Amino acid sequence: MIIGTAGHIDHGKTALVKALTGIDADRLAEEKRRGITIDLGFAYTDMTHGTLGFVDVPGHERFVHTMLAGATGIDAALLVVALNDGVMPQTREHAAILDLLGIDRGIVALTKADIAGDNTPLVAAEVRALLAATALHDAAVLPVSAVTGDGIAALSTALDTLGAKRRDAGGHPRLAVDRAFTLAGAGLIVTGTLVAGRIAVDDRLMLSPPGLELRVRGLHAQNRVATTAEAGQRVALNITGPRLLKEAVTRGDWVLHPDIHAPTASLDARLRVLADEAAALRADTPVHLHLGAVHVMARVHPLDCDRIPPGEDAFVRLALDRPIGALAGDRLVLRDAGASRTIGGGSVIDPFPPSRGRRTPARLVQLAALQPAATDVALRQLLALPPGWTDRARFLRARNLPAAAADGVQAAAPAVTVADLLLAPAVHEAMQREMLQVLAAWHAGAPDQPGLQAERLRQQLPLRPPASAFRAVVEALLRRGVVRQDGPWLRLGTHQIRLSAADERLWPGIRGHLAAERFRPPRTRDLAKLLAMPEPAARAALKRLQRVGYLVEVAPDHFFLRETVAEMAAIAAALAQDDPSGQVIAAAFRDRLDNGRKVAIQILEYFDRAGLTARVGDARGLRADRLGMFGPVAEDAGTTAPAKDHW
Ligand SMILES: Nc1nc2c(ncn2[C@@H]2O[C@H](COP(=O)(O)OP(=O)(O)OP(=O)(O)O)[C@@H](O)[C@H]2O)c(=O)[nH]1
Ligand SMILES: [Mg+2]
Repeated sequence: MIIGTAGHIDHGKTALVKALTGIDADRLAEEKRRGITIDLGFAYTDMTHGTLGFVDVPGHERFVHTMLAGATGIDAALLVVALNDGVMPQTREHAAILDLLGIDRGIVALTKADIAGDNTPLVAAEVRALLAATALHDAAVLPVSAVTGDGIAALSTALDTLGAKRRDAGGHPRLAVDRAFTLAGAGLIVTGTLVAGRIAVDDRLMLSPPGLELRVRGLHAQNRVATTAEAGQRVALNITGPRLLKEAVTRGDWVLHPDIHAPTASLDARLRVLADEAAALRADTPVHLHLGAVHVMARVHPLDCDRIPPGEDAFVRLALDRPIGALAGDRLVLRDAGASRTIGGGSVIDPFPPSRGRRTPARLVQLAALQPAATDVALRQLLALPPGWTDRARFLRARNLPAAAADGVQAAAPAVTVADLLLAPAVHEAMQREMLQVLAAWHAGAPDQPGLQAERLRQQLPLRPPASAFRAVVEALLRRGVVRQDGPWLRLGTHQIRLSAADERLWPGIRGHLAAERFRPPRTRDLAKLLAMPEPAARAALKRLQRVGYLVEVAPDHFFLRETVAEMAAIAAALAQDDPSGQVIAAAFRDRLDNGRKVAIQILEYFDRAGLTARVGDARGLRADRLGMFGPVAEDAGTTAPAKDHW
């Protein structure tokens, strides 16, 4: 468990940590000289329930940002109030910050009991009033003296029984760096609280936002050499990486799993303005944003109101001066631009918000849906809203959900994965149903058409699914045979193309003429003469017959029977298999079909366009997996053998 001190300057925080642990957390020469804490100090002591770690923070009003960097990773607070002084400005500010950070366990130590006479009831009442409206309202209030040792044992026992905060042990590891230094013989060390996941020696992690890869050479957890560290522990990592120097590491960086390395300069959050603020928080107010151990300048844009009155909550967009690491649920605190007071705070709802439409009603209900801490509940509520899906990778990253943990959340929500999306099961079903309905309606209106092209089908679906999910749903329907694909056309498996009566009468004649010399069929003009039809009418009929899948226009005005094209594709494949190069050689193809060089080349070029073959220098590679694209080869194929046989 990690306990953080809090309280006004000189109230005895560092002296109390020393009385509890024997360790002087003020390690800087300047701290000793001035008698104040400047930077975070750390101390540990072994108790019956394990090691207690202390983060000792400065009370000076100029160092509240340092207090914030220390308080972010703690489980419980040790709020220190000197009995001879009572509640002072940083007592108030630190108490407000602890509340904004969601710290709900802690103890109030009334220090300097040895010199304060009988102030205790008065100061205790003052403290009670201060904490009444905060998460620490139930905190025990204990008088102590670091000088005489009175009350220290009781305080120590009380701290030991507070218990650690629940942490996200199943998430990817995330450590908020609060210190970086080099150690002779070891190299670069970073320290901080592991807020999620576990880290083991040899793990490959990343310094974020810089995006530098690193390896964990060694680690200490709660001040002890260890091979693994777990969420909730204070950790020191000895790290190494190709481009990793001490200068590259700043307080506020994260050491984390590469999957959650996603620096962001824009956050949607729920924000509460402190009740004792003098005025409402207006749009575009510049602020200091503190999150994890980082602070950055930002501007606040209320989303569901124009200004946020003191004591009220609102959704806000925070526009940051530079990208930081932040995930959903991270607590944040805002201070005024001059860094003289704390304004409010809250938690991140969406660390990767859309740039457009941030104040639309649709977006606001999404934010409300995403607010619950339980990921499965947030997901269920989000998917219950239009459009009924969300980007899976982004959702999992925002919530620090590794793939292994995602299954459980999806089962609980429930949600299904379709391509790159998470979908409500009902929406997934509706998507399939809509496809079948739109296809059925299309077939009813156009019985002589082969179906709908994929993109046109997608655009006619009321749900308008993104292309990736649409494709995935179509493929599932194709696998089940409910939908079939003919070239570019999608149709219901049950749909039979019907020709008009006139075309039905024309077809046997055309078929006969094209089959007579099937590898060298007559072109449109010659066919028109054979049929005694005007050429434009013949051309139009041939196009209609192509649409129903009977014919293929291999070259302009040169139509082949569909099954002949399938047969020629099979011939090309057989030639490729027999050729030592494994490729289709144009000359061999022409000799086999005996239809003249020009036509043979036109057919091969058609195969290139269709994606069956691909030019490789003078030869062609063939994609055997696409052989079926022209449908089956007719059963009588080959019975009318080509005139010359070269085999
Ligand atoms: N008599 C008495 N003096 C104390 C006690 N605790 C602290 N002091 C004195 O109060 C002064 C301030 O103590 P610190 O522990 O440095 O105070 P702090 O809260 O850590 O101060 P900052 O870190 O600068 O905010 C020192 O001179 C301490 O010796 C106590 O219980 N009794
Ligand atoms: Mg101190």
